[in-house]
Amino acid sequence: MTHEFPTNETEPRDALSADGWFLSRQAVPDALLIRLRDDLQSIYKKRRAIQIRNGIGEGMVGTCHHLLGENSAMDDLIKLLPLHDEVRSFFGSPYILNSFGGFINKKENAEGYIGAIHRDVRTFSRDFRLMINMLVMLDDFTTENGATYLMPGSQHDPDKPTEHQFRDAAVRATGTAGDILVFDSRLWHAAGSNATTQSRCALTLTFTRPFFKPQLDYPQFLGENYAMSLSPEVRQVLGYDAQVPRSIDAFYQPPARRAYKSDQG
Ligand SMILES: O=C(O)CCC(=O)C(=O)O
Repeated sequence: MTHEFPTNETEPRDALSADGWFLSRQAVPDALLIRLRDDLQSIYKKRRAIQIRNGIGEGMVGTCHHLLGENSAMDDLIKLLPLHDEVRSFFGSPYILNSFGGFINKKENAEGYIGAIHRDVRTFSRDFRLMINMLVMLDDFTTENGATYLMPGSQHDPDKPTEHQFRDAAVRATGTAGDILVFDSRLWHAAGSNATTQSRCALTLTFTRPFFKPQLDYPQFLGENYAMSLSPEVRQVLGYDAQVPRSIDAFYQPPARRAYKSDQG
């Protein structure tokens, strides 16, 4: 049985505690949405070539990772800090980017790992929140084209549900291009399979507390020149204030120049 996606009218904070997600409607400006869609396709080609070259292409069709730093709409999206207040309130403290990926869900890519029941944070931290997901819908999400399955309240369950338990309880995250689905990363979820001839694209971002290691060392990867164009808030969200010092000299610095700033928790 599949349940309709309930329109979530509760406060994001309460919805994240109860069901484990909230949907923010039309959170991405239209002009940016069009560019994000195009740029996902071109960055995907580059990332896919590396997956294949390194022999890990199988099961990853349609997925791509670490989309920043290509001078594209992805960089413009992160600079907007979508739903910054809501994410900050989820942690009750500063947070940083853990990953910025994308998924092109097509009929022919049904076998990927994203379609399996999973949660995105491997350590189950009970009531202590470590990570939050942000799924940016670049196309409308429908039950036919693979709207994400979410199991309500399952962020509180330490164990993976059976296929039967999951499919019985799950709702489908239907929505419109430009909506952003935010969910607790402990929530058990799965991409749906796409039965249509059109692709269903999404950006998949995760954020954590600053002391949690990101999937890629973004400050190192993007570099100091990149940071010069950023506001202090975006710089902080990209992890520039939560770096591990790389030398004794870098360790012994006045507060303003420390690699790991004292306000990062
Ligand atoms: O694309 C989807 O529907 C789900 C994405 C997902 O599973 C994830 O970001 O972990």
